Amino acid sequence: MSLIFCSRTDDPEEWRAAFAEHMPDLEFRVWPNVGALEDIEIALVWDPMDRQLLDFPNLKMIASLGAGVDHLLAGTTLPTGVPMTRIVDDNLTQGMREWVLLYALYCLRRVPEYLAFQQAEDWHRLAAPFAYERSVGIMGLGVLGEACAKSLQEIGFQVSSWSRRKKNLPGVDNYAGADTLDDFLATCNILVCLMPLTPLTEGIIDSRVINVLPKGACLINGARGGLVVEADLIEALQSGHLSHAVLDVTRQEPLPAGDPLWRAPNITITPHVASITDAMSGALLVSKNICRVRTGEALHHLVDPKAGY
Ligand code: NDP
Ligand code: OXD
Repeated sequence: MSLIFCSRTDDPEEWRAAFAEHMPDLEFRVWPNVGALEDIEIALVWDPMDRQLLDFPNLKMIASLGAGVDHLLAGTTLPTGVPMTRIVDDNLTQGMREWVLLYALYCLRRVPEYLAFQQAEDWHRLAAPFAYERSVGIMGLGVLGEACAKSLQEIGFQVSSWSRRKKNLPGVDNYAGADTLDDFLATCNILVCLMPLTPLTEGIIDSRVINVLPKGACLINGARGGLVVEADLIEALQSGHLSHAVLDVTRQEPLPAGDPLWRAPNITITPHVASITDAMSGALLVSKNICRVRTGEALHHLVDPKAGY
């Protein structure tokens, strides 16, 4: 059985070594050195594949190298009947919990203002609330959202969430469905986005939604840049309606020099590093699914291409 690996952002040699450990009989090929097309049964991909996946007559599984699949679905013609899986991995979840907790506390404890005071050599104290006096709202209570909700609760925040279907997570006030969005937003001092980019969520964070948030709220986006209308975000930061925004993701990545986001007031940008798929644990997860392909069992972590996640 052969696997084709296609990513410009992930190191193929790291993944080759990880598969050599977890599944030594798997032949690991790296795009564009595809070899005989009929050998390929697994595609492990991050880059959109246009129509190339149609060339593999024996393809049995398309595995995304990440948790999100929006870019793959948008740029790839999928062969009929071939399932797509995504990464659901404890290390990926841990990375996101750390990033979200870090920036929720960074906003709560007014770190951006202290950094500015330091630049001005200004020893200056600010009042800051306790976590239990602030509410964090998580948009998208999936694998990552749920783990982050628990960590935020542990440190004391009041936590609410918004998802498509109703959830029952102890202590988390869950809102579900479009009709409840405004009620949810009105509770959020800090809004954390952890929902996939789909046709329904594209541009969901626009000026209307931002204006329903309480004045002085913070936005933390660890999901996808396409969720946010960036011009509306900049306007809300300039007007002070939002006191801070933390973005790990932007519509265009890498964010080009000169993009107005770089110079927006009260913004913190990290370069899509909130959580990165770890090759060793990711390859173990994909190997387990390859075993399922071999035995004909149902695959884990399937994507629903119609829903877009
Ligand atoms: P999941 O699929 O487990 O969870 C997605 C959540 O979003 C679900 O709760 C889902 O609702 C909700 N959702 C989807 N569509 C809608 C909608 N239209 N309205 C309301 N809620 C909606 O995804 P993960 O938690 O694993 O990952 C979330 C995203 O994080 C990924 O799609 C990816 O884009 C991003 N990501 C970013 C990383 C980074 O480094 N910056 C790293 C990893 C992931 P329901 O539960 O009802 O289905
Ligand atoms: C992912 C990502 O989706 O890294 O896993 O963004």
